[in-house]
This record gives sequence, C-alpha cells and structure tokens, in this order.
Amino acid sequence: MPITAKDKREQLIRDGYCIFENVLQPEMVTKLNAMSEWTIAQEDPAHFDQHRAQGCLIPYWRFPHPAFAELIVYPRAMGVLAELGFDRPKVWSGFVISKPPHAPPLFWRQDGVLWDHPISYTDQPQQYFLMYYLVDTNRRNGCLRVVPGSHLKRHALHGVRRKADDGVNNASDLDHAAFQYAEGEVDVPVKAGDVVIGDSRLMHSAHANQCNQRRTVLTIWYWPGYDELPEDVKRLIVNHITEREDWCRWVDQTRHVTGALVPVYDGEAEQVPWNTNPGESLQ
Ligand SMILES: O=C(O)CCC(=O)C(=O)O
Repeated sequence: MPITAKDKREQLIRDGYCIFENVLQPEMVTKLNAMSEWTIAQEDPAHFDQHRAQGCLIPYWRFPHPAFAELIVYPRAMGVLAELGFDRPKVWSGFVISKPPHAPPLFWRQDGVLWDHPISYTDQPQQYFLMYYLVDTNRRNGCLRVVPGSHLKRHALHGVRRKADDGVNNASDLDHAAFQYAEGEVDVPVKAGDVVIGDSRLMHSAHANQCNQRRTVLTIWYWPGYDELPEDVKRLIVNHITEREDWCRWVDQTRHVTGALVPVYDGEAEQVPWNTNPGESLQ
C-alpha cells in the first residue's frame, strides 16, 4: 500500500500522534453530538462520579447506537488510515468520553497493553486511537495534551504510581502527580471534525473544562497493521472481544456494517499476557 501522507506518517511514528483536519462532515458531527447526548442520558449516575476525571467513559457496545457503528467505518477515516499506509485496519474498543461544563482535568496516562511483548519496544505500528472532538477545543475547554515521543522513550510520568482509590479517577486528589505539568507536554487543540491519530503508548491527558459547554470526544481504537502483528498479540486482541458477552452481541448485531473491520484469529497461539506497565526495556 503506497503511503501518500508521508509527513504525517513520520510524525505518527516519531512523535506518537498526528492530526488530519476536516475528516468528519458537519452533518456527521451534528449526528454524533446527538448520539453522545443520548448515550450519556442512558448511563447510571454513579458512573459519572467514578469517572469525574474523564467525565464519562462509555463503550460503544453498552448502549448500541447506529451512529457509532457508522463512525467506526467512516469512509473518510478509512481513507486517512489508507493514506498512512494502513488499508486493512481492524477495530477494537471505542468510547464516548465527555467532560461536562466546569469539569476537572484528565490524569496523565498511556494505554499500551502489550508491554510484556517485545513489539512494544519497537516502532512497528500497533494500537492507534482515532479521537474525534465534537466541539472546537482549546486550553480553556479541555483540549488534549500529549508528551511527544513518550511512546518510545521513558518519561518521569512512567514512574508515577497509581493505587486503587487514589483519588485520581474520580479527581478527588488534584494534587496527585498524575495531574501535574509534565516536562515536554504540548497542547493539541483541534476543530470539531478533525481526527487526532495517536499511539496507544503515548502519554496523554486533557485540560480541565472551564467553560459552560460540554466537551465530548469519541475515541476508537484500531490495530492499523493487524495482519503484520505476531500471533500471540492477535490472540490477545480477539480474546478481549470474545470474553465480553455485550461486546460479542454488538459484533453480531452490527456485522453487516463493521464486519470487515472485526479482527479474527483462528490460530493456536496463546495470548501474550495483558500488561499495562512498561518494563525496563523502555529507556
Ligand atoms: O478527554 C480527552 O480529551 C482524552 C481522553 C482519553 O484519551 C482517555 O481517557 O484515555
């Protein structure tokens, strides 16, 4: 597959993220805003207290809505992945993450799960997020922040220890190290309809929403070069879906739309252990 977006691909591999502008058409942004509001209205109030730092974190299969399935296969997004050289991506999870007005910042995090596998210490494309903000974002309403290059290089944030009930997820301890300024961080403001593509291992966070309007992002995980991944990684990817009844039900119900993007693995390999903490090989 020829790579036509060479500069962006280089940035994605080197810095861990890149942005494509105007990917969603305005009608799609309107439709997704309506879908997000509907989804948020279905959720249990306790969820929002537990996830105050994110606002909410609602997977697409929890309250299935056709607009989310449409977004997963959105032709212009698939076109962008193809420009980056990925014409056979597979999809994984995806979430509505929405900060209400006057909401706290997100804590620093990375979302790699393959740290037990040597592939995590290479620049081979693995797991990418596609993030669609549904309003224009800036520092005041909670834009994304990232530490460029932190997917490949150890940063002080990798040493920040987390415990259960440490006041981070529910943002009750904003003095925690996971909320502080990070060396090298940059803001990533975007317009509604742009897409931010990023490496799951990238350290990222978001500013507080100090405005009166909700700030929603839809994030979808893909495995852009699935066919090239090792067998034990493919096994982990597929197991993660098949272990969840609600996710499998969603796959069955939306197969006519998303079928080509659902990962399949029929081999004999055992899955690599799920590990979200980088080992010493990350220097
Ligand atoms: O809220 C955001 O801007 C990003 C959210 C996110 O990436 C996360 O919760 O992992």
